[in-house]
Amino acid sequence: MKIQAIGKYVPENVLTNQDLEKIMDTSNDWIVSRTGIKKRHITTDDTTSSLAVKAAQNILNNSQIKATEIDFIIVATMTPDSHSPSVAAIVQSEIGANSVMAFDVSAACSGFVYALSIAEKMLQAESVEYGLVIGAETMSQTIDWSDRSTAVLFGDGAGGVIVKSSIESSLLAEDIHADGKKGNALVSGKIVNDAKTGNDKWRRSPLTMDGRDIYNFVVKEVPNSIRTVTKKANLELKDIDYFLLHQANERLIKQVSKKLALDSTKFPSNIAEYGNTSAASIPLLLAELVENQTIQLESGQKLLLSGFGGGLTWGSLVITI
Ligand code: 4VN
Repeated sequence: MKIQAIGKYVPENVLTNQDLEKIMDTSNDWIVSRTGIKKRHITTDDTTSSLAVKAAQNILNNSQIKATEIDFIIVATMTPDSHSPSVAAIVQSEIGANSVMAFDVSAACSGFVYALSIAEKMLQAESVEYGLVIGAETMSQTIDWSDRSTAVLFGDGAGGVIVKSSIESSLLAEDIHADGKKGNALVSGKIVNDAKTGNDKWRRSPLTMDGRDIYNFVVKEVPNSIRTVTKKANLELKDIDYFLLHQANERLIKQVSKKLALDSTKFPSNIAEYGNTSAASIPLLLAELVENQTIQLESGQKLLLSGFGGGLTWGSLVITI
């Protein structure tokens, strides 16, 4: 597997911390000091599939590849438009790809890491040359806007890559996990039977999160995962050019860098602009770092991607780019 092209799309509409101060009991100072978030992009008319389609078109524009050359499409999302059709199937139709394999991956904030890992395995099949891998979310559709502990954290967006089969894989190592026993720490879209209330029988619940629980879990597990995957790649931490962590909380990212005794400049962040976009956060960050030339395709730079969140799931990849 080789990463051939990168792209993104975020909705234009911005919701600032000052905007939130007007609709809930919160403050810009609290949000910035606890999370690093200053604003988030929130869709007005877009859904997860339309964000994913626009990101796909941007990725294709950044490549020399035509939609008809793509051999599979994977979309990582925890906020699909529907369970059927999948977001990936909608993307397949909208970008004019052939009738190739298309499916969604449900691994919350780890989704993009899971999807890239799956893509690498699929590219080992002889008849497969190009794959489109996207992380796309409209977290705004699952947020409980009366819950100030979660409403301030999330945003919408999509990003992704085209991957190409190659004899020398740029995926050097992976370390991917789930611990379903801790699943209740982050729940979204749970099917609830409301028959007793006389309302419509079935509804899906908004996002609820035990923030402390997840935060502590991440501080414990993610440094281990980063060490493990680096070792599996026969590298040392100092050999990694950039650590692209899921953008869940800037303070948390600083804490992870500190635990690893690494300079925080090796942990780029764009959470100030987008908030937590779940499965879209790592590809959005990657796309921006390529846009501003911090990361250059074909440079041989070594990147460590690490996703973590609902499931609970977590996973790290070491790639060369
Ligand atoms: C991973 C993490 C989080 C997350 C958890 C807690 C949290 C983000 C709680 C304490 C609060 C500031 C905000 Cl670590 C979320 C996901 C889901 O993508 C994954 N923020 N906070 C404070 O300081 O009181």
